Amino acid sequence: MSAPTFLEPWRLRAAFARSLSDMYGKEVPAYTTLLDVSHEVNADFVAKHGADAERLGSIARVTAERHGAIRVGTPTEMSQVARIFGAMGMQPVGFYDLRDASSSSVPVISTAFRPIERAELARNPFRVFTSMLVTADRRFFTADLERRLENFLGARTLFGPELLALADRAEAEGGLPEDQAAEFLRLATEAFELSREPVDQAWYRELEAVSAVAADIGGIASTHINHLTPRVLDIDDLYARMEARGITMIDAIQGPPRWAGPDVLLRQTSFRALAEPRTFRTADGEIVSDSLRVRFGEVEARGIALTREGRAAYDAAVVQIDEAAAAARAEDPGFTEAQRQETARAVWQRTFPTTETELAAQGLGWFTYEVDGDGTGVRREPVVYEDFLPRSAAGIFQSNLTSDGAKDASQQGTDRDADWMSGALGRELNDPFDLYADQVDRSLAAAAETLGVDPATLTTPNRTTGASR
Ligand code: OOG
Ligand code: NI
Repeated sequence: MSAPTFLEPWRLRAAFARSLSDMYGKEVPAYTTLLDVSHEVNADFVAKHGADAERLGSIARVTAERHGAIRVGTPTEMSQVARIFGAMGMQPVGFYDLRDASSSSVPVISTAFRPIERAELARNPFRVFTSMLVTADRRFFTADLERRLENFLGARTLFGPELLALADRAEAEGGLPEDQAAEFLRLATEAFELSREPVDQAWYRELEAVSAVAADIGGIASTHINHLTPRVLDIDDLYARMEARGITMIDAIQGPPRWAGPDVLLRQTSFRALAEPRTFRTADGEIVSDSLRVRFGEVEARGIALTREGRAAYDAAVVQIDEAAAAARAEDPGFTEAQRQETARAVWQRTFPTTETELAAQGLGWFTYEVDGDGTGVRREPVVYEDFLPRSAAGIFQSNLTSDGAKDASQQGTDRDADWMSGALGRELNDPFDLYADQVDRSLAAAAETLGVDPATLTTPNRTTGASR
């Protein structure tokens, strides 16, 4: 088959995900190990579980699936990122405020760029968690530091005019001809490479004392892909295999505990940030070699998307687990991560039902309804969670920081919300719950039309098959 001569957004997205993965594998060799182990885990899982293994996405989708993370400094940079991902059919979804979600100094707010249509997700679900600094937040930055930070950020160019022009053209025209697509992909990949320029040592260290994340974003004149995350079907298996290969993982798997019931939302873990050689320019102009720990390898397992009610139950469970773990730790300082997981499982058992049928019946999880093979009834299918968790994101940031930084809790935080983010992006910010609800409604409408019934009759549990799940 010859290569297509015009690349639609999804082809640009798939090609960009591959190109970024190739680049990151060259820059961070441990990422290649992570990919190898992920492939082993997924192959073994499919061999063991057959068709059931593909319940939350085809193995082709899961194998190609990645999310990246990037960090920028200003609303202008954020709006440029939106244009570049817009060209790839990726829209901003959700608002995450990590400033309060972390006890360390993480002065950022975030969104995720991802495809929003079901068919687009199936073609390639590439998503990028994108964070931006809140330089006006006095808990982190004094007025003087804010001013100098803004000057530094205002003087740099992360994305050149040629890249942005190609992005705008792709978005306006629904893709790019082959040669322009190749140039767009080259420039976009290059924009996320680690810079080899010497780092201004005094400036970087000054920011680092406030927040390692602020130094990573505002201490250097370029940005970089911070991690690129493959998806696995069994994250506990992956964790054990990575440790067996001698790669040190962070202490915990973030998110829901492992348990016998349906997997929901997102579970994530990572290997620790690696020391990468970098050059610094000292105050007297000397160039010295040192290293920075900024990039790491994350991996994730995805479960069923939760409704607002399900999510509220999840958030309440997280608080209960924290409180129970804190109480246990106060009594026994040797309380281990394994014991914390036990505590989490106990809370989980009180919170969530053990079957998909009950998850659907209690209105906690999202499910679509497809007309069955014989055309007489509907089959209930789980909707996979396509987004992120603020608490896990903060945990991933935090576990990879070299220092906690400094946060002045006596100062008032700066208000930032979804509307503010939408203004910074210069586009609509999608609400993840609305997107899931839409997907479910459309499946019901389509099935109801085929069967000639009222959509409301289709969600009653006893009309669905696969009831034993
Ligand atoms: C982003 C951390 C959040 C996730 O998967 O939750 C994230 C970052 O480190 O920049 O990627
Ligand atoms: Ni991540």
